[in-house]
Amino acid sequence: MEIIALAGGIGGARFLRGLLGHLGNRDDEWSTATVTVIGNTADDITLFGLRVCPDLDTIMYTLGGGIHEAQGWGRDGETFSVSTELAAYEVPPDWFTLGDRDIATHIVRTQMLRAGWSLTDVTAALCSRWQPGIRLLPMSDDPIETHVVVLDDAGAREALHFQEWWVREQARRPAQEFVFLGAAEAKPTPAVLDAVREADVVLLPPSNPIVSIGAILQVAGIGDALRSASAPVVGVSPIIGGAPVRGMADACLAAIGVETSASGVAGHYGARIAGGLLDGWLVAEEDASTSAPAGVFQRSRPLLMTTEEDAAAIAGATLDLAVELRR
Ligand code: FO1
Repeated sequence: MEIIALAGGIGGARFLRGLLGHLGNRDDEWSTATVTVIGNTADDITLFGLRVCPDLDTIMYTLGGGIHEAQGWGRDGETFSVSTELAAYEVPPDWFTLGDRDIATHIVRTQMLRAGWSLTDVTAALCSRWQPGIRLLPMSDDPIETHVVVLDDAGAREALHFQEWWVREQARRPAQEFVFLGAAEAKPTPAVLDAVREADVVLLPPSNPIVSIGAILQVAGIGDALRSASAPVVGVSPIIGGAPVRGMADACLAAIGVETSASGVAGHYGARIAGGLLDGWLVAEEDASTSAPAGVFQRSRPLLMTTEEDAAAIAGATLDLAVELRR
């Protein structure tokens, strides 16, 4: 059986780790399912001449056992000698910290890209070391960058790279709009379109619906492929009781006028029967009384992924709902 998931960074990676744990404990045909992840590349940034792919690396490190667990990004056991030396040379930026081990990943990726490898092939090569237990596919091999429009002191619009907004400014200035530079020209890779077509179920983990899953859906053709897929699409609400579990989903949803609630996000994704994405929607018990759009089958359960067992139970419930909707 083929499971595919669209995933962003930390929340998506933890859900996927839970999914793999859950599959290992199943005793039906899904226990041998393959998992293909379509990863967001719109957070990517070039620093010191190196191409950094935060969401791909968070998934690769988390599932490969190399993640800095408390942070959810970057490597475990890091040292920062290179970063310290760069600061001594007063070479910017100093607001995005790259550890020595992490830099090795970016050196390998950058030199392979320069040699003409596609990001898809580079990612497969990096994953051959980490053995994440999933196939990690960048959403596109073409450049796409999320930029965030904020207002400067004079009230004029100013665009920041997503990482500048999120890391350098800690989202201090509210996002007025998100612009996905290059998305209209970018093409989904053939591997992504094949994976969607061959999927038996499609899962939308509790990643940020705007800048993570939303960015993937901005790539022309991916949304259409999902809407016409024969597989059921089941999402997990990233909002519990009106607040995001972590990250900046609320700041992002407000910017595009979507209510920060489980039903607001479900409405944003839309029901498949109404031209949207969702066949099923998993919400927290606090939101059991809220309603998903007509045609979306909603179920509720605890959604806090505090432990890996929690994540496995949530991923298992998501898969169970998708399996039910296949019939
Ligand atoms: N997030 C931070 O808040 N501060 C950092 O210095 C930082 C460095 C960093 C380096 C590599 C990497 O893969 C991720 C990093 N992140 C950092 C997290 C990153 O901004 C987010 O993981 C994603 O972009 C959001 O999904």
